Amino acid sequence: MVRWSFHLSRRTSALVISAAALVIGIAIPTASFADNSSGCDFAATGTAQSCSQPLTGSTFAGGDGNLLTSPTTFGTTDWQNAPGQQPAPNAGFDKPSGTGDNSFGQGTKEDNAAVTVVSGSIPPNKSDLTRFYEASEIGSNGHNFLYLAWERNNVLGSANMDFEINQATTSGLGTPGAHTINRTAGDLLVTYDFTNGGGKPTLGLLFWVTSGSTSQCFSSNSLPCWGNHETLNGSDSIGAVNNLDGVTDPLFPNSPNYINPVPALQFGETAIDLTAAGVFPPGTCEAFGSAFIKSRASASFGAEVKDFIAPIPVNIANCGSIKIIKHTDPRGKDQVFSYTSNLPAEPAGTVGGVPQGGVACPGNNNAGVQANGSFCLNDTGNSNTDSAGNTVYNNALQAGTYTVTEGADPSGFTFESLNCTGGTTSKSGKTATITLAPGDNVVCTYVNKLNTATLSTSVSPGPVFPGATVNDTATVTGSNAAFTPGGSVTFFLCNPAQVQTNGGNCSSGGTNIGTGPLSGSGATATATSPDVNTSTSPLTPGLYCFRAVWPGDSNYPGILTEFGGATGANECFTVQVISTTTTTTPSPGSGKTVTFGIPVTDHAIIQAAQSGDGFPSGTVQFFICSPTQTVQGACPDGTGNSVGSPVTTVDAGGTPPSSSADSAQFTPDKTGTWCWRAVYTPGPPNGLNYTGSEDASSGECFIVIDTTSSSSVQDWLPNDTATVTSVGGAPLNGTLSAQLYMGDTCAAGSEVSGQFYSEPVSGGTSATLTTTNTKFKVTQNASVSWLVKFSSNDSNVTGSSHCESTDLVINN
Ligand SMILES: [Ca+2]
Ligand SMILES: [Ca+2]
Repeated sequence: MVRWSFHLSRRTSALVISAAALVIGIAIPTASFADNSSGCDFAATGTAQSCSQPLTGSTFAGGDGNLLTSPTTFGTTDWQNAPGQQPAPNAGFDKPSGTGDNSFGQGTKEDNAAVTVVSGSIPPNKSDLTRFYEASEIGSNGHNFLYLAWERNNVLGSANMDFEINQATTSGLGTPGAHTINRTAGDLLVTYDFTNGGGKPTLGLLFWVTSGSTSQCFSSNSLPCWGNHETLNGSDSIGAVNNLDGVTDPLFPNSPNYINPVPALQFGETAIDLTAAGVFPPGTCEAFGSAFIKSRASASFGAEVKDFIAPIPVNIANCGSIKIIKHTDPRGKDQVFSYTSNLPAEPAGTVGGVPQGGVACPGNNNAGVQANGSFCLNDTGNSNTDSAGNTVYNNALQAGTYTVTEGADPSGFTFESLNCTGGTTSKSGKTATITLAPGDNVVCTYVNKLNTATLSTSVSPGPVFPGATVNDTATVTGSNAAFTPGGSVTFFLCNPAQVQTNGGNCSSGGTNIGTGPLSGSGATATATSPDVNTSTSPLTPGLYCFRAVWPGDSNYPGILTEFGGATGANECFTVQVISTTTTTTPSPGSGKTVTFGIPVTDHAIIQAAQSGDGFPSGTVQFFICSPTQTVQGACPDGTGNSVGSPVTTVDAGGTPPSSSADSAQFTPDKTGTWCWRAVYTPGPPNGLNYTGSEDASSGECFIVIDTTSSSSVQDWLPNDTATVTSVGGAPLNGTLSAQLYMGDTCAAGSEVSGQFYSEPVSGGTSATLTTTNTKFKVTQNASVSWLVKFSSNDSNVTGSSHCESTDLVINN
């Protein structure tokens, strides 16, 4: 932006110039002094701009001595839009200049792996580093390009820098103390030497040598050493230092050591074709993961190194990696999935330090990628992480095109997704096509969903009467429309007691009532249970619940059980009690009369409102209300006297069924209106089906009446009057008596007890005796007789006796 403002001011009016200059002056006071408008800030000799075009296969302006993209005269990319994985470039920032800066101890040479880091100011004759930048890419020609830049805060006419690029990392190197730089054979050292006015930077490349002849060493005479030195030339490298002017640094303005613009001679850059330089021998894979920069005291390789900026992670590689991962959904299912690919075979053991992945395919002895590219994976046991079993990984793959295809879905699984990250990939169905470039790290993850199904059921909750057919419908809904759930659902029915035990459902127990076959289409199938509560096998009233069990099938493995749904009780129905009515009729007939003294009975009919399981069994207790007990012409509930014991009902047939009972006899003892009352109480064997009922209506009343007739009963009290008279007129002295006899002969032995009368006679010539019977009645036809006797006390006067009989005929 600053650069464009500058150009604008040069090409437009004075008015604009002053306005633009004012704006620039406020924002970045020195910006207008940075960057040549030509895009070149470097002169090999004098002040003649002599910048380099990008290397073949690269667009990076590593030879123009600045960081800005525009103008693109010397390359369409520069540090401002550095290539590689963003954010790019990688950057290292030194500790602030001064006493806190870190550097290598006195006498440290490049060949020393064991170093001592000290703290302190950098001597003015050595570069005091501030920043370095690193980027890399694969060029259009497939070559591996490396881009490096350094910045310093002192202006020395010359620059002597070394970029060390390691395969392994060295942690903590930036802190004071003893360290050993973790170097691996083949590590790189890029030397960067520049003398102002002396031409372009001199670039060298050395490799870390650990074996072989010491003649490989560049400076040292012992291994290990930096050796096999080669001087980079204009065909495999370019480089420039901003020796013409200050240049704009647009990178990391908020990070340490931000100097902008970077004054002349404080910025240097290079672009190197590592492939052309022979860093990556054909057919081998190398990867560099760490880089740092050092300042050397002089152009001599053996000179001591002083200031440095601690290592930063980088990624420079000629090979790529491909990792194929298997996930099941949900994770961790034990299932082998097979793959075909053109990945190279993995050797037994480990690949590049990574354990050989995958699992042995059926029929194979070894896991991993086989010679024909096939392999198998199993996600078993994994939850959030991956395992050797679900992963094949090859981190040393040459650039090229690789394809991986997952095989047919194993039973119970459906291919769900394939996703790849890193590199350039495309996918078609189960096939991943990976165009692998050096440095690509491609991860492709296959996800196969475990087919799942859900089971739901529905039943009308009722209530229903005993004998009203009920069944359960189970619906199995799968996750894959290609697979219709099959097989049969088994149904269980819990009776009211079991339902209670289970807390209101049929979660366990119950009776297996049979199966229903699933049928349907798509992912949905339904099954209907056998009927229950049929007319031939009615259920007694109460709460019943179903349970449905589906064992799964090959597409949907796993047993499904449903017994309540979300509510826990939606699988239940109620069989309700049947109501009854009791109607009674007194034996004389309702409202009819019966003569006083005639016993009566009551006849009760118990009628069920619905057909159920059998007739309304149980007992009927009869009551009767006397005329004084009836209330408004009936025998209301709670009144009257019980008549006999409860009477067991008998089946009276009919549809709906009925039963009957007859009371014991009862003889009213009053005239008037009497009323029966009958109370039905359900009892075995069918009583659970029925409600009790009572008849206490006026319809079971009757009237007791009586009639009158005239009649007489006569009786007779036998009495007699006896007289004794002296014939000659002599005074009589003695006793006169009368005795009643049954029969007309005054036969001895037939005397009637209590009917003897006597009186004394003294003096007169005559005496009379009258009986006074008031007790002995003759009520039937009979003959009685009185014996009258005078017993004289005078021997000169005779006694006498007389038997008088009476025959009675009594007609009442
Ligand atoms: Ca540049
Ligand atoms: Ca330092």
